[in-house]
Amino acid sequence: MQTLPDDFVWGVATAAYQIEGAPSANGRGESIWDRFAHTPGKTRNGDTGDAACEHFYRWESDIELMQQLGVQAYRFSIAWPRIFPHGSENPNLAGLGFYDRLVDKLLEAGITPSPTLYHWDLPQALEDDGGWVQRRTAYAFAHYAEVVGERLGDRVQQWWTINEPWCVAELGYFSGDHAPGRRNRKDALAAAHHTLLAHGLGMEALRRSAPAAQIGLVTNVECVVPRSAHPADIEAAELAHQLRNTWYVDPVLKGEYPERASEHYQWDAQPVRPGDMEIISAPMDSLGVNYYSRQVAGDERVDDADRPPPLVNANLPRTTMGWEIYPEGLRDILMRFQQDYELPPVYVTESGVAFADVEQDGAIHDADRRAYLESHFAAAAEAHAAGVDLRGYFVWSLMDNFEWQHGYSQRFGLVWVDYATQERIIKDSGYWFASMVKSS
Ligand code: IFM
Repeated sequence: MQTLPDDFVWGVATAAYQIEGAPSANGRGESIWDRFAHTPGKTRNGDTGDAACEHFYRWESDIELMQQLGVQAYRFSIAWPRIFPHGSENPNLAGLGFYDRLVDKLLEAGITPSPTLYHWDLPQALEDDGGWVQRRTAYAFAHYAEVVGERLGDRVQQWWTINEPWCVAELGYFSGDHAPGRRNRKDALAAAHHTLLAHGLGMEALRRSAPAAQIGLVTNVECVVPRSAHPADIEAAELAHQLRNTWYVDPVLKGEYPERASEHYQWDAQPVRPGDMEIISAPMDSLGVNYYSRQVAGDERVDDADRPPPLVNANLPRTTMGWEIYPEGLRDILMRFQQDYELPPVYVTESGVAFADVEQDGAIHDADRRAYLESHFAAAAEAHAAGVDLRGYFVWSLMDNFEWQHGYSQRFGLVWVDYATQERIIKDSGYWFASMVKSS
């Protein structure tokens, strides 16, 4: 196996709504996920993040768990509605205080804090005012970023603006599977543009309030492979790559939206105002890539009889999310980005897996997760050896948590959580991760 450099950073990742619970503690306001999860029929079993992992109360012992896992950096998200409970009034100092203490304790534990400002929990008040479809939400985000930067910027250096703009726009405003559950293509395109604008404006704001900040955007990517070598399948794969990946990366690294995808959407670019693309493409210090699986794309109009033999194995093992396990896709997508862009330093900001873990006498023997992680770490090392400036890798996730519309049915953690008692148990994969980090 290729090796990664000695200063490579090994971390774990979480997000506020998925772990914190305590939805009204210290004046926190309602977020779109509180509203959505409490709407009948939106999440599996009606699960909500009301309790989640109670991390808001257990954060100190959770940091001790991270120490046991040998974690060097912790990517967590800040809950916007803890800081601006109703969207845009004076900041809630008690909300800021929680993250202040978290950062101090992480540093004391020798763990680098790596916060994300937006991991999907928009204050409901801002959604009531139009949400990401409205340009003003991007400016509200910049204000929020500035306030958080003022408070934490003396100690935090690595920052992420927005997590997975594809999910914000596509799942939140087109498929409606995520909060706020809207279903409109035009709104989704506006939401995509405004989250990217929020990234750019937020970066400007953070640079003002936290001058030492290293800032990046986190995108979720899929490695798109064509079903066959038929030209129509290859063309379909290129379009799918643009829709899924480059729609969110071209604007930040090239200052433009990809052409083929714009044509496909018949997009009039109405939300794009003069100067926006310069704001969005201002140099950033790092790119975060979240990788879970591949996408096989083909042109449905091609008759199977005319199709050359498949290029891909259609029988890959799947996770409990139904996602195909395809580690080489991580290497391939990183190498494609390396070829297509002038890349800043790259981090895998999420990668991990949900399996049907079983707790047996206080242990979780998840050899499948360990194998998954090993194969993906190896793929990352191959990309690094091929020239990608890959600096770190955050495993999703520190612990089992609220998996959005799937509720608590999916377990992604290195640590098992018993939701009835909040007991945590380090899984075998977690012990393996700790020994891997130790010997790296
Ligand atoms: O749990 C999510 C996370 O919030 C964003 N990225 C993908 C993970 C697994 O679905």
